[in-house]
Amino acid sequence: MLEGFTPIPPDFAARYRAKGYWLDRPMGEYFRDVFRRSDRVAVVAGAERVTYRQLGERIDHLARHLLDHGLGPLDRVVVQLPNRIEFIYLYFALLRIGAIPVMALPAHRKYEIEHFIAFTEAVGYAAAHREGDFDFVEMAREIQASVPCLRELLILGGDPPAGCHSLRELMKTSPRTPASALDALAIDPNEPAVFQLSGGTTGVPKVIPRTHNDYILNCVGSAAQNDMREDDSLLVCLPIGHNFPLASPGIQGMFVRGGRVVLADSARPRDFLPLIEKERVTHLEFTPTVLIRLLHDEALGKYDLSSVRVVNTGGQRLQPETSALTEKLIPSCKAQEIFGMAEGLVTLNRLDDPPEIRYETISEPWCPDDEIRLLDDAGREVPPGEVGELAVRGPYTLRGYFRAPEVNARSFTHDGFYLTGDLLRRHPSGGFVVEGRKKDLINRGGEKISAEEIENMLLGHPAVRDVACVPMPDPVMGERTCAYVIPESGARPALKEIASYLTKLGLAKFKLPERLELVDEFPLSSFGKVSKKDLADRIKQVVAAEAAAKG
Ligand code: AMP
Ligand code: DBH
Repeated sequence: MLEGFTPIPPDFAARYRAKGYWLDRPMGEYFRDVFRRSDRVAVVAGAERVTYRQLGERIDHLARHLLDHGLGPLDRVVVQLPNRIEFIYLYFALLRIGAIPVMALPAHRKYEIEHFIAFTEAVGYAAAHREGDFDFVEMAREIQASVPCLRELLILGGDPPAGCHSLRELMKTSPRTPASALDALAIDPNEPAVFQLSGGTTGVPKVIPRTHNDYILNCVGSAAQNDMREDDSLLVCLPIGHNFPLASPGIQGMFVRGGRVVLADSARPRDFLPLIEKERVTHLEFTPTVLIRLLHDEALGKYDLSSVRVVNTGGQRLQPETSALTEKLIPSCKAQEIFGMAEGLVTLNRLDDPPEIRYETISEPWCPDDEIRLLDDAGREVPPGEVGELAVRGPYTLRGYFRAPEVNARSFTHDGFYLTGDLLRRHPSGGFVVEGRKKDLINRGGEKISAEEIENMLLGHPAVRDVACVPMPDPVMGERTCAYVIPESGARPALKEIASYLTKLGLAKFKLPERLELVDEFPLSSFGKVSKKDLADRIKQVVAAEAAAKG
């Protein structure tokens, strides 16, 4: 077993196998068979239409190149590619050779990427050459200087400098390793197949191991709840590497069902609306933020969306009003909320439930062996109907973050339930209602930002004596980050200055505080800790008063 990985204990594993949840097949081999069985179109990416069979052949071709370069089972490769066809080639090629893709987001910058590479001891990194005026190759070179394990740079687009591999060149040139080498690799389906990243509540994002067995179940199970069919097509406009568009059900789910994946490189309605019309898209996967933007975009009425059957949202709570408006403006569709986490558990609303239940609840898990408990602060189950912290154990939920014994001691019960930090209540219909959360993070349009991570960085700023970051309500993003700062005496730091300080440290832009409040002291909780609840209430009132004043 990979050192630092916590497997599911053997007695549970035996049960999950016996019940058929775990197939005991490596993901690469499983998807090899999925790709081989059809000549229908699997992916539409720009002008390209790639069939299942072609996809499988190209993945194997790239996988052989990866073997040529000395990559193999359990090697980690940080993947930070945009929503292009090469993402799909590389992701499945890594799975094919049992290497572990570490799913970074395009928005991450040096601070995050360097950490992922160093922490997972990645030997490879894949990125676009440039994005706007940002040069990822230059960043990778800087990281290589301080993290020597990073050996292979796989670059998309541009003209990669010497020492980097061009993904497009690799697709064109013949690999040396014979095709037969692929099926001869020894890949254990109980090992991690993919490393997901948790937005997390600790200083740095945590690494989530997903095994071959559990990640296949994750997509097969959620695709079945999502009514995906062979003639369907899924639009992917969120960053594909995220657990939701990747596997819940996402592209993996759509491939298992034999339908088409339509890639969009932007989550702006004007960019993806023409694709929905042209490709007769049936399934959309959005965050509530992207959906709200779409519903209020005047371009909405200009396109024929009558093919759309299911509009999924996840990452943040979907308000019942937004579900109702979605079904009014796109009358062919049903809004289906997904409540999920990169750590495992994913629930999808039942499409045949009446609207009042679909709008209010997140339903209940589709897998009978997802064990759910709602716990009070002392770890006891709350009485039915009361709010408690969601704890979950099951065949596709992790038993430990990678190489994080201290975090794991806090994040799991002694009997292996993952403590999610989400506060839920059971609904009389049997489903659950999300009531809030305990964890110290800001949920900005579905992207989780660890308050502690930003606070630790800001404490290094010379004008900052103390800082507490809290969520500030926002009608579109759900939440944005507000930094409450106690300045050093005489200092009056400005928001712009704080933001440029964090940017220079290499922090991703979406994590920058969007409001700064200077204060003399923090409200304290009864045990003398900063009361973030009071600070969050305070900024909520300020924002509400400002909105009322504007009318
Ligand atoms: P992560 O652990 O970074 O993958 O983020 C997962 C978290 O996102 C969950 O634990 C929830 O806090 C939040 N989340 C995801 N989907 C929903 C949803 N539909 N409603 C409310 N919160 C959600
Ligand atoms: O927010 C998430 O992490 C998420 C949302 C919807 C997720 O992991 C998922 C569905 O599987």
